[in-house]
Amino acid sequence: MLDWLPENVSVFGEGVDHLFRLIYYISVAIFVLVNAIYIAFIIRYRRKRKGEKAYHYHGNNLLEFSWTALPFALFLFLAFYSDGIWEDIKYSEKTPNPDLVVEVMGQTYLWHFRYPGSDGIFGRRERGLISTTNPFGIDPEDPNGKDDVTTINSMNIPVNKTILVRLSSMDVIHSFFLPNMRVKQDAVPGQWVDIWFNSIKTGEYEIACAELCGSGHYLMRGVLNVQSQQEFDTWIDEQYTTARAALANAQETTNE
Ligand SMILES: [Cu+2]
Repeated sequence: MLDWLPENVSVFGEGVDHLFRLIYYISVAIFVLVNAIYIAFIIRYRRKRKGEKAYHYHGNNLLEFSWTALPFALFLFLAFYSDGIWEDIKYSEKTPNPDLVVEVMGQTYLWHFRYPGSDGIFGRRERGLISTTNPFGIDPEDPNGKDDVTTINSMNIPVNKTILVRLSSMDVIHSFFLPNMRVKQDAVPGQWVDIWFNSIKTGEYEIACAELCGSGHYLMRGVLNVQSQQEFDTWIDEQYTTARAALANAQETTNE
């Protein structure tokens, strides 16, 4: 049942789907119960004779106590029950050691991705340097940043590896949504938030924005390419080569 959910290829997807189903079925049960009572009351207590008056009364402590206490107990149960699954995904002390760190920057209506260059080190970045031509605010003075690799609307990652995403936004609030990875996290301007995931299957998956961010919100989507380690290494090497060539080109121009 509920196989209309997007294909789950995330290591922690089962837990998320389990919670989703549980809450869904509780909601359906309450919906059916409330409406069944509603319809029964309409029929049972409909006006039978002309001039008959409805029965009025004020307050019922037992009734009011129950409809407050029951939802309270239900929410308390859901809070404690979901915490075990939640803590594996969201608590920073439970985050596995990342195999790859990627920075992600939201911009109306694009996703920018940044990988450290062949030196494995991200160049220093500064908020004040952020612009549409330098979405991460990479400091041009820092040599570590010169070979950093950036892409737009396309993110490549190796399969079966822990990917740590460092997420932010340069304008309004966006939400980084990877449906197949069961990942959804707000991208907040002025803040860097870490999230992680691990894909158990190669393929092309959707990257979406899950926060209405403006008239072009629907355009804000990209592709997540989950590749074998070998394919990913080839891809990132190509990116390094391109970045180095662009760098050499720029230096030549300045020397002339
Ligand atoms: Cu957006």
